[in-house]
Amino acid sequence: MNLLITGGAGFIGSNFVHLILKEQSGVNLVNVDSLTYCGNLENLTSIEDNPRYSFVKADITDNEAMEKLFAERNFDAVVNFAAESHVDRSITDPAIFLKTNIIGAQVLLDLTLKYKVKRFVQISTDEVYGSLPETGFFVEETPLAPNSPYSVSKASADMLVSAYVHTYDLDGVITRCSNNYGPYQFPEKLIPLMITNALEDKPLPVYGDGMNVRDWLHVEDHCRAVWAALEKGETGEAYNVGGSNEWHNLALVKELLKILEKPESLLTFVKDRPGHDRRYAIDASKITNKLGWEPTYDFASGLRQTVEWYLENETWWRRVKSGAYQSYYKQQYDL
Ligand code: NAD
Ligand code: TDX
Repeated sequence: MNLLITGGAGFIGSNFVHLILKEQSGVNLVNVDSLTYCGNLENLTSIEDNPRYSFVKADITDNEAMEKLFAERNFDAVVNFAAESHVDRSITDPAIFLKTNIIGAQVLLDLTLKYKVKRFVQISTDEVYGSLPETGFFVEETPLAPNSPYSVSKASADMLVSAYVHTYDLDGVITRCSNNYGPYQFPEKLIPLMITNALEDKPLPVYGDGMNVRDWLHVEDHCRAVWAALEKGETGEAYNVGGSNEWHNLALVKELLKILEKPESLLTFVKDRPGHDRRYAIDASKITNKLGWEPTYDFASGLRQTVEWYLENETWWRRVKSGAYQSYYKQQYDL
């Protein structure tokens, strides 16, 4: 299988590249990524010379560059991870979210049809469903009710995929996952920000009252769900993915401090995120029943392992925090 993945230098995309090269010997991967601030080729150094892998630096909204790629290679499937992914940034600068997350998806969808690529997988998020009260779960039939510019852009892309399935017979599937944690996550997101700040003895900024709830899943389990959707998903269907693992933010940050043996005095309550969704919780029974997917990590050991990864990979996160990682592409590819 010749697989095009977009956004493979980011957190989830790079974990997907590692997993697929390790476990699916029949797959050749092309990773197209424009290397925004979140794209980091240092996530992929251990596999960059693998003959089944190649990297192309290009923007998914650039129709000409994308068409060249589709015309030159005979892709069997596209998995679209590429996105602007941070809710806080979407609140201060929505425009790039609409461009990458909606127009980028449209460019890829058109080329998927034109070049008769067999399958398109859109990596979406539970945030498209909006916010839950203290009870209840998101199911695939829950109406889309996104609240932030980020989640609106993701919901728009989902609706485009559905429209292309309905109108043009595109073979498309959508996955909607809860919050991921694990190696290579950019330290602007809650878990790596808190781990690395604690290691630097810096304040840990908890938004509002810290009682917002997120449902955490190990990134490798998300990647396995994406592979299941790619291989076995039914055309036109969306699949929720989650770990049945709800945590209040404050409890989670305290747990991290405990693992790191750092004092709770580092906790700092700061101004809340505008429009902050209160609770997300996924009912993942459809993907379990229909595609046989189940999480393999339990959270206690997954979280401990993740903390250990950041401890062992201090150079990686220090180069991200200092901005030094951005010179790696120039050294390796831009000679
Ligand atoms: P990330 O921000 O770490 O990575 C995004 C990648 O996309 C980066 O490598 C970036 O350079 C690339 N990119 C951005 N704009 C691009 C463009 N115009 N052209 C080409 N490449 C571009 O994000 P992530 O956390 O790995 O998320 C990946 C996908 O999963 C996103 O679609 C996100 O919405 C979705 N998702 C994330 C989570 C989570 O918890 N992180 C949960 C559910 C769904
Ligand atoms: O400094 C912080 N303090 C804080 O209290 C940060 C960065 C976050 N938070 C809170 C906000 C959220 O309630 O922690 C929770 C998690 O925040 P993020 O890591 O920013 O994730 P979230 O907004 O939930 O969105 C994530 O999950 C769904 C990803 O970033 C999205 O890409 C994905 O779609």
